[in-house]
Amino acid sequence: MDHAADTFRTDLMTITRHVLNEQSRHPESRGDLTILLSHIVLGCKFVASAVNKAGLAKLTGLAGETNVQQGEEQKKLDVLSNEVFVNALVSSGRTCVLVSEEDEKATFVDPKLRGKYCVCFDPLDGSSNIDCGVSIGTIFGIYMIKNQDTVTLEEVLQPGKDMIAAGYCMYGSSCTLVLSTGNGVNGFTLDPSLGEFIMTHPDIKIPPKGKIYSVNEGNAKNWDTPTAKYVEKCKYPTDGSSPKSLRYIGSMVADVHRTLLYGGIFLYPADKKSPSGKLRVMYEVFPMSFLMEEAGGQSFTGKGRSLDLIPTDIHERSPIFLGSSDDVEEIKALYAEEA
Ligand code: AHM
Ligand code: MG
Repeated sequence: MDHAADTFRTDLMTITRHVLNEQSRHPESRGDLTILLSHIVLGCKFVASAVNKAGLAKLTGLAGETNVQQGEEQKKLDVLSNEVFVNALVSSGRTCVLVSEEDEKATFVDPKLRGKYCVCFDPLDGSSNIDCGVSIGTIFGIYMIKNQDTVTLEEVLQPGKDMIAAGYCMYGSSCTLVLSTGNGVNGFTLDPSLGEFIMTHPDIKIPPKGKIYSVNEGNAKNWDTPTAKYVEKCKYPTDGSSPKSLRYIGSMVADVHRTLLYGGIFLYPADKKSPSGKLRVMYEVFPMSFLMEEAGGQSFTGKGRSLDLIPTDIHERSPIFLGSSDDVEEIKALYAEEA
C-alpha cells in the first residue's frame, strides 16, 4: 500500500508558517508583520470566495457610485473588496494609515487601534475584467511608519524602495498569492479544501530574458518614440533573434504574474493622452516593482528606477516598464538615446 506521502503532501509550507520562519530571522521582531500579513491573507480569502460566487450572488455590475479616478464606474465587487480589506487591516491593530485605490483620501486609523504599518493597496485591480470572469487581483505594499501617533500624509509619501513588503493575490483559474518581505519572492496557492495558502512557487526568479511583450497596443498612435521603437523591435528584431509573442490580459496582476514566471516585459507607457501613464504609483507600480526587483528583474519609469520615485499624491500615476532584466535594459537604452 502507498505511503500517505506518495499521494498527499504531508509537510505543508503554509503562508503563515513561511512568514513565521522569516520572522525568526529577526530575533528582535515581535510578530507584528506576521499578524498584519495574516489579516491581509484573510482579506484575500474572502475576496477569492466572493469572486468565485460573483455571478451567482449578483455581485457583478455597477454599485452606483463613482470611483475617485476620473469618474470610473465602481463595481459592486470593488466596493465589497475595499470594505473587506479596510476592516481586516484596521482590526489587525497593526496599521496606522491605509491608502486604497477606492478611497480618495488616506484613512488614518483610530489612535486606539493603531500600529506601526502603512498599507497601500488596490483591493480589486482589473475591474473591467470582472463581468467576463477574467483574472483579477489584489495588490498591496507595506511601509513602516516611525511614529504611529504623529503620522502625517507626508510620511506616507515615501519612495518605493522604502517598502518592507509587497505582494499580490491573483483570483484566476487558481488563487495565487505572491509575497516578498524583502528576502526573495515566494508564491502560494490557495487549497480550497484546507482554506490555506500553500507554498507552490518557492524563491521565484524571473528569467533574465523573455519571449513575451505585454502592452495595450491600441494606444500605439499616441506613444512616444522609445516605446514605439521598442515594440517595433519586439515584432521585427534586427539582431537575428525571433520576434516576441504578444500577450495582454488587461489585468495588471495577471500580466505581471505571467511576466514573473515566464519572463519578458510588461509595459504601461506614457502616451499623448495620458502623459503620466495609467497605473498608480503607490499601490500598483511600487508593489509590482518591489516584487520584480526581488525576483531579479527590473522596473523602469522611462526616466529612472521605479522604486526611486517619491510620490507627491497618493493617487499619482507613472509610466512603467517591468520584467526580465535584459528586456528592460533595451527599453532603458532607447530612452537614453532620446535624452
Ligand atoms: P483599474 O485599477 O481601474 O482596474 O485599472 C488598472 C488596470 C490594470 O490592471 C491593467 O494593467 C490596466 O488597467 C489595463 O488598462 P487598459 O485597459 O488601458 O489596457
Ligand atoms: Mg487598479
